Amino acid sequence: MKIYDMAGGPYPARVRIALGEKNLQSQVRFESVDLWKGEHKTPAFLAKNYSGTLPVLELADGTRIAECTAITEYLDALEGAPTLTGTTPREKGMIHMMSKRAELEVLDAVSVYFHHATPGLGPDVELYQNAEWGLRQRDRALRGMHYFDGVLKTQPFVAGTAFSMADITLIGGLIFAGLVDLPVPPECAALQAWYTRMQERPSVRNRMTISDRAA
Ligand code: GTS
Repeated sequence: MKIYDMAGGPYPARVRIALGEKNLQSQVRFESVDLWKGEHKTPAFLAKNYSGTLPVLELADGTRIAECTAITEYLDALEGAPTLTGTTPREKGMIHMMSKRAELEVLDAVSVYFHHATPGLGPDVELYQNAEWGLRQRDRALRGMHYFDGVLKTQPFVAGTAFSMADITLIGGLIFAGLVDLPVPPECAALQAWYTRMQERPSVRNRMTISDRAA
């Protein structure tokens, strides 16, 4: 398997963490796409992923899967513990809902803030910016952090009692928030304590150093 990504990116981090959790690192090799140079918006890359985003998983038969959630679901369906997307119908439903919520309310919101209300990837790549929309999404992300703080006051993981894709999505959100100087508000102690615990997981700690290996 091949993964197009950029090592430090928050969305790529989600797939790298999933690979680490499933111990599948040895089965992938990475091809770096430079977002700062706009390589993800070239016709050649858009032919690989219509949305022009990273990461993209390419299978041996040429099939390409974009979207972190879809890639994680694919990887989870391969062999290997733990299960990241749930086993029972209830678990699957809860994990999908909480992961989507972490995207909408934190990760994607921070991303919109970055692309619209900061210089983002620079003038050659950010061809349309709407600062007001970006700032609204920054506020949404901060509200989202308060929401997840409330969730994590009552349970150890985002979707309940076990680590899952929903945790990975929220980790991606807080990685992005850290990069754009949007720290967890000090009053969100449960969220911060959870994040500190998450950063101790080997899959999270080692996500940048997964090296290219033969696929
Ligand atoms: N919904 C997509 C997913 O879940 O995969 C979003 C992917 C995404 O936005 N990826 C970022 C990207 O390609 C990568 S990174 O910023 O986290 O490194 N951004 C470039 C752009 O122009 O939006």
